[in-house]
Amino acid sequence: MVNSFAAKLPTNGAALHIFEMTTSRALATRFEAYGEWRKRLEGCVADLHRWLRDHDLADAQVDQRIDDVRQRLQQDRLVVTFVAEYSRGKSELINAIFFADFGARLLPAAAGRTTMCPTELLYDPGRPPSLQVLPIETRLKDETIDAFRSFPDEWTTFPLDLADAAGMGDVLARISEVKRVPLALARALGLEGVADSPATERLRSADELTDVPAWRHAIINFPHPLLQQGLVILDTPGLNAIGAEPELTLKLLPSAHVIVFVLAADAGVTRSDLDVWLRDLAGDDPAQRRTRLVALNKVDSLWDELKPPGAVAAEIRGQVEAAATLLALSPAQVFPVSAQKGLLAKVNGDDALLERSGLLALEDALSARLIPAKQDLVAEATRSAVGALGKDVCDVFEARQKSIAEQLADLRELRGKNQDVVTHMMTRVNEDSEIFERSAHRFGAVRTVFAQQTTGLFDVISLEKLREHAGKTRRGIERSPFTKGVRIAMAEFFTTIRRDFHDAGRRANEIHDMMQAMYTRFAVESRTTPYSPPPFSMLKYHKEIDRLERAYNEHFNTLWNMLSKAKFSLTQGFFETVASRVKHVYDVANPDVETWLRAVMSPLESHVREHHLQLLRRLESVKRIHVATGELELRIGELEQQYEGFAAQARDVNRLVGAIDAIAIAPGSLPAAANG
Ligand SMILES: Nc1nc2c(ncn2[C@@H]2O[C@H](COP(=O)(O)OP(=O)(O)OP(=O)(O)O)[C@@H](O)[C@H]2O)c(=O)[nH]1
Ligand SMILES: [Mg+2]
Repeated sequence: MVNSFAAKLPTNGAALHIFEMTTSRALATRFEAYGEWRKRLEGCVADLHRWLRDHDLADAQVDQRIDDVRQRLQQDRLVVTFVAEYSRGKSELINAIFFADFGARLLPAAAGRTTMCPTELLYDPGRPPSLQVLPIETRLKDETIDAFRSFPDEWTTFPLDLADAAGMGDVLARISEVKRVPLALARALGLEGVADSPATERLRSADELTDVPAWRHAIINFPHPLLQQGLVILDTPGLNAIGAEPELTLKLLPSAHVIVFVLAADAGVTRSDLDVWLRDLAGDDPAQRRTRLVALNKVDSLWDELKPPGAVAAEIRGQVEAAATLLALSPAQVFPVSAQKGLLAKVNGDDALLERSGLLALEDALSARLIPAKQDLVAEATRSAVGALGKDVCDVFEARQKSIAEQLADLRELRGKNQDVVTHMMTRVNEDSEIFERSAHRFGAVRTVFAQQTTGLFDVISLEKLREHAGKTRRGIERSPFTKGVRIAMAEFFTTIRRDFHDAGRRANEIHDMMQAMYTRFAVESRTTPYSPPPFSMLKYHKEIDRLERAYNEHFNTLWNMLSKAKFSLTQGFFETVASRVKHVYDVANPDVETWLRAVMSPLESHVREHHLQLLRRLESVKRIHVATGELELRIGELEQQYEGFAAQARDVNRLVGAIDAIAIAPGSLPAAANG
């Protein structure tokens, strides 16, 4: 099957250019527009950064904030996952939608079980094109696929030579590899029966050997234009493997932006299709349900040249409606397609067949769901980060202007006054300086307390703490590897983690209250408007922990019923997956807290610094007048100019931030062709 690949590919190394040849479709157009949009947004963020640097307003903290925004824009990824019972045509559909421009079948697609392990298609420009596969034996180690990602030596890597089509086909065929192992090993791997075909089942009773997938996970690094723009496609194997690799259900499926569920028209909705749908995909959350698409594939099996076209169409419609009813969806969410004919049509440039294959309608629905949802998230994140930065910068200008206004008031009052008044002003500045000295001193003390409190806060949500909890749970499971023992250990695990996050929330509140008081006091003393530090909410993490516990409970039951033997190794593996998902919560929470702490502390630092500068300027200006009262008018003129200068700078910043806003929220940010 894969070898047909070789025959159709150009062998002159120009493989990549042929992407451009076929018609530009909604998906490609929308994607390109999305990529463009991100680039424009990034360009504007860079403009703002340059401006801030040119005006000496970019300290390390500002650089960091801008960097965060830019990194988010650059690393932004969109994940489309294909899920179905085996042989429904997932791989063929991926070939037809994304890789037809390649002129042939990229992923192996054949009768029977073909894709043997979850396969990610992505592009990482930092590495050469390759197929990386993780050996199935890694399941014996208590580590998740995610953890293995950072250890390239655990993976077997096969380079993909883009100019050698035949070689590339052979390499990718490895995704379907199985290996024959003793039954005992298959059990230890928790994979008994996963790759079995009826033939091997007969064989097993004879010599106790069985087939298991050779690989646990595959990553294809491939410079396809859509992948270069940040699209990640996940092809999954059929039902059994989904149950056997908990990471798939706990991590890969929830993190997909869109999931395409594939049915086959010749099979209809079978019992096992329905199982997959209900267990892993249906979900109760309506927002999540909108990210599901159903492809009713292989409709060409209903095409019957002897029937009038109307009758065939009616039959397809009937199938779509029946499928929609069973899955409790609207028929509009079910797309009748023929992946095979769609692929063929694209390869041969046969527009009539392509239209008939239904592929374009599915692609359109896919891009309509995929991009806008993600775009909204990115736009919102960028706007709020840039907006906050702009506001902080404008606050500085405002403070400077306020100080200038005060000096101007003093100086204008001075016009025509005598030396006594100048002396009086000196005294006032000096008094203000003393007040400042005292509040600066207090600020130092608050900093010390702040440092202690933040250390305490980080301690409770540290990875070290999580490791302790996980170790304890692991020991609990080892001591009592039966349903009850595992349940108790896991329940305790979640309880402890929740308690820690509550504790962290309490500590964050304390920090917030202390800083709030400090800001209020400082504002009174420096006669400025008080700043309200933002509070920190732990809700998001609690929700995620709840979700994980719910998912864990559901899957634990399924798993427990599915496998009566080899429970122990599976339970362990399962726990490692849960633990790694929980670790992810910590990984997110820690930098979040760090950012928040910066947001709470750094305005105070800059207010204090600013206030100090203002005092120095006032002192300077009074001193100068003291020396030569003749300079008065000159000085007033200077100050008026400075005041205008800051106003102009604030307008500049607002303009730059406004430009970013305009791109982020522009409804026309996707071209008309792609909006249709
Ligand atoms: N007639 C017809 N056959 C199709 C169509 N799509 C896929 N097939 C065939 O169905 C078989 C299974 O297709 P795959 O793409 O390997 O299915 P899969 O869902 O990826 O299966 P696994 O990888 O085993 O989980 C292959 O022989 C395909 O050629 C279609 O639209 N029409
Ligand atoms: Mg497949």
